[in-house]
Amino acid sequence: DGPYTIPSDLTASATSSEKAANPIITEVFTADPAPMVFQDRVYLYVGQDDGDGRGYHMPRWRVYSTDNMVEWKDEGSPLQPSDFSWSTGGPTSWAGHTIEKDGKFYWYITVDHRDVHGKAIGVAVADSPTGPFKDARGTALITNDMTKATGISWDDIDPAAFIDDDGQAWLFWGNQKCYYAKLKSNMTELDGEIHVVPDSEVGGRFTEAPWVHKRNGIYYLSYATGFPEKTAYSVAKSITGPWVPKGLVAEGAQNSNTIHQGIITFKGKDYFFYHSGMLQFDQGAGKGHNGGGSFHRSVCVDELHYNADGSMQIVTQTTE
Ligand code: FUB
Repeated sequence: DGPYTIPSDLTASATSSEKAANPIITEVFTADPAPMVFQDRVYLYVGQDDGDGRGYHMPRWRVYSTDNMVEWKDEGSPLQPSDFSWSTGGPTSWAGHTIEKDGKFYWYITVDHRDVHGKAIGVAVADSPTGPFKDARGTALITNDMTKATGISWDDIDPAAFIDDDGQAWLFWGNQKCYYAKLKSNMTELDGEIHVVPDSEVGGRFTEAPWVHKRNGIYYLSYATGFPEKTAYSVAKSITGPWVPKGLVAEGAQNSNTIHQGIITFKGKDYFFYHSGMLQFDQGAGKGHNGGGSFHRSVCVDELHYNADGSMQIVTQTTE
């Protein structure tokens, strides 16, 4: 592990746009980027796509970091499904999101539950953004029997945490329905009821991957819409809505049915992380299917631009 250098032919263009060429990770297939800014660094939490390329088989989560958006340091794999004793431990490290509170780092993740049919959300905790992480509860935070707005067993996925200016933490998640709930100040328990964002407030077609951020007093809820997915967003004056759909912020990602975005501001610029299927990568003999695609994804980042009225422009997905 350690910083790796972007080849010199790519460094020139990367420096001019103040970010690395896409995809930004090229040694392994990575998906579901969740960037977090902490003390002048960006920490990037991802799942690793692996296996035979015929499903979302993801054996572990990985962390990368940077202080310049060009050189990404591989921080290793400090968390995997088997770290949650109540999960199947299988290759199900679906999307997660890490957030800092009072010097501790809470990594909300998705796995398959061992006893309750379906996907479940857990939370790991660490004293450093790169771990070591350990299961913060010893039990799932959210299981499929707690949410009944859909008839599917995979609606408890894609957790996204948000701490408001008043210190109140919230968790958003979901597939087909966008769920949300308050978190207690310990960040490891829900506080009160689970709510559902009305379909009409998420453009009528919420697929998955909610992400909440706040800018100039406006709350933004971005999410994957349709399938193959694009990224849409809604805005509100309150974290509890009502949310007003504003259309797309990203068209579909190249060569991937999913796109899964994460949005941050870092050193005065706004960035849109997502994954595409455009990395061609040879996993080696006997390691299964090679080449990029919907089950062999790769994390990308591009600049995000806002209009004067606070609306977000459609992101230009670059390959340089
Ligand atoms: O990576 C597995 C699943 O695919 C994620 O949970 C979804 O957001 C989609 O990217």
